[in-house]
Amino acid sequence: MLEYISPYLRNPDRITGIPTGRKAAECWDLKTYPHSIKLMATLTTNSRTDSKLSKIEGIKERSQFLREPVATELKQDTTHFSEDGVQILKFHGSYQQDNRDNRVKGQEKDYQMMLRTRNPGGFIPPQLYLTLDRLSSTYGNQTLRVTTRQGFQLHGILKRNLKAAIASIVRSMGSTLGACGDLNRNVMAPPAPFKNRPEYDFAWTYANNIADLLAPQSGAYYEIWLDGEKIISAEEAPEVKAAREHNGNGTIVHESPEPIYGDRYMPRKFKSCVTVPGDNSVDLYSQDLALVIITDESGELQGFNILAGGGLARTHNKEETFPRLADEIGYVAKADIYDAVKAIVATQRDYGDRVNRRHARLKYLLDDWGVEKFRSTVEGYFGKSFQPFRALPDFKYEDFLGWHEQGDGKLFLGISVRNGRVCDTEGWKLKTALREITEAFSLPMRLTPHQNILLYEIAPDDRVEIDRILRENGIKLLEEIDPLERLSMACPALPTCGLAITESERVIPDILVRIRKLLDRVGLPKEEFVVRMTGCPNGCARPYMAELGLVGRAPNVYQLWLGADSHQTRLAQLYLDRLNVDDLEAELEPLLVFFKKARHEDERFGDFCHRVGFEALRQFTETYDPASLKPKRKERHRIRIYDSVYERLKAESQRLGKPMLDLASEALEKYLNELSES
Ligand code: SRM
Ligand code: SF4
Repeated sequence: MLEYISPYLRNPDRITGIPTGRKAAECWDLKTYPHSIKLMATLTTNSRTDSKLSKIEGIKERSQFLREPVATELKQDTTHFSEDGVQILKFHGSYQQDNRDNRVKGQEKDYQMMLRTRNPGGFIPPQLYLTLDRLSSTYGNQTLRVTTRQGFQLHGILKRNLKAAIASIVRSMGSTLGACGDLNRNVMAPPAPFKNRPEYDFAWTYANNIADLLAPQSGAYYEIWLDGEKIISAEEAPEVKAAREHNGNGTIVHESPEPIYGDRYMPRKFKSCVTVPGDNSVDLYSQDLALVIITDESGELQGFNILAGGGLARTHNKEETFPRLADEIGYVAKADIYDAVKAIVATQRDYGDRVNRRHARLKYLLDDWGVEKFRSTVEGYFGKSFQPFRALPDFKYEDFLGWHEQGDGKLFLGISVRNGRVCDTEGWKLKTALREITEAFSLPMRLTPHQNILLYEIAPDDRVEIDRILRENGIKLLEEIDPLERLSMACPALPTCGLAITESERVIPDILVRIRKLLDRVGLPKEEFVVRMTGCPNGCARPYMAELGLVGRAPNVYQLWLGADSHQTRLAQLYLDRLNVDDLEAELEPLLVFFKKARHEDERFGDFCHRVGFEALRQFTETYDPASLKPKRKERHRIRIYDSVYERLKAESQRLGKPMLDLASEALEKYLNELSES
């Protein structure tokens, strides 16, 4: 019996390529539609009933393509949205949250909305930045936060101000559409604005185009937030429009307002990036879909290497959930890239688990099927075979902070933002500084995937004044920032994140200071490594790709993950399940002492842990004597003297300000010398 089939297969005439009006039975003609038959067979064996679909599938399906109940509830004079409203609101780029510091038993929660921007490649034009800065002051909690996927978040917006805030963002060439929800999220790309390296420009272009290709099409966004006024920040490329409409082999949902997604959108969030060979500023192995630009010797775009199936989130005590690195799928020529992307999206759309949301990400499809089956299923939708993956240089992580030439005579400046939080605090007024710089020089910015900001298109003559503004507002020069801080990331966690088990952003500054002191104590004062921290196992600050990852386990208790590399090409492993934050030094000290003793020249902490293995780390820790680090006390000799002599010695020591040890030694030496001379 056919128990569960994807919504697209239940109505086969909705699959493009099968002419409407034909009966389903005819449509399953093997010769004409072999791919559909293959899909049908696989899904039949999956045997899932509609009634088992996750609740959110129904909410999406009933939403009239992202309209309800948000449109109705927005007009109501309430402080918050219903449960269904909250789910659909996400697709519009907003999460309903409450300030968890203000929870009082028996009282209504302190509801507030978080807004997230969708800006491929982290691009923020100056007018949008100034709008976000203003909105965070008028409606938000006075801060802006650069996210780990190159977006900005505003926290603390009341429901009644949400419409005005979103409308302002859209009118300033920004968008929040699709920043959250079960669809393609903000597309990442390397933030470095190199003008003399064409591959970087291609990465930006294709990040934009993939974002446009996979953007929701229903029109609900403009109806709800702009009363139907359609403001388009930039015309989408004609080839993107054509590609969206192009039939493919089942990639399109026929006659749907959402030709790529259909009415249930994706089974889960879908994350993608476009990067250039060697540049891993985007953490490419952690993405559902990663495209790597391939150019020829003259810098002409030839095609793309494609990786798929990365993802990090886990759930504690559920071994079936795990972080996973993306696999190499193959290479496609540039003319085929949109069809290839659509084919991967369609595969996840139709085969992704819509019953168990914990198993719904693309990484589980790859893990369950293996690369071969995944590739051949995608090829069915693609209508072509992938070419072999092209050889690539090693991927490296670079943060691009500090001053650089951008390759056309102008400069760019990378500013380190502590946990991405743009705010004004005592002695550190980054929010003021960025506003002053943007107002004075109208500079575009690129947000980095590591919660930092690059300002670019800077005329060399403006450098002195920009430095002055930063200095005046207490922003440290790059060399003054501890590399531990520069490389670290923490997610927001408490008080805004509803899923946080424990603190992250608010405690990481102290944690880093403690690690630095420990490094000094064990004799590694110059050492640096990548520390990432999250308040729960969802992994928003990608702790499973860090040399030292701290993952919220219980209040004040973290898992310790070790062994990833500094370029984020290898996963960390769980070393310790419960580390009480008070025991941080006690747990890390033996590891760092072992590292100091047994490292290879220039070996990094992450590589060391990986090379020696956790068994060796544990063995060393078990036999480690913390006293070995304490300075050895000098040997002391004891002699007994008469009480009367002791009292005189003590009095003389005090009078002369000389230690008794010195005085007694000098006196005895003199006496003994006289004896030996006599
Ligand atoms: Fe995340 C949910 C913050 C990047 C995995 N994430 C959340 C929510 C919205 C909590 C919620 O659902 O109620 C957090 C809002 C906190 C707050 O107060 O603002 C939140 N995630 C963030 C950000 C802001 C962290 C940051 O420090 O910047 C990042 C926003 C990126 C963006 O602009 O889109 C952010 N989240 C990530 C990443 C990293 C990445 O994408 O590179 C991951 C791990 C990678 C991955 O997806 O596998 C991540 N966030 C999650 C998950 C687990 C997803 C899963 O597959 O199970 C959740 C929970 C969920 O979706 O159910 C989540
Ligand atoms: Fe919240 Fe967990 Fe993400 Fe941190 S990792 S922001 S605690 S969901």
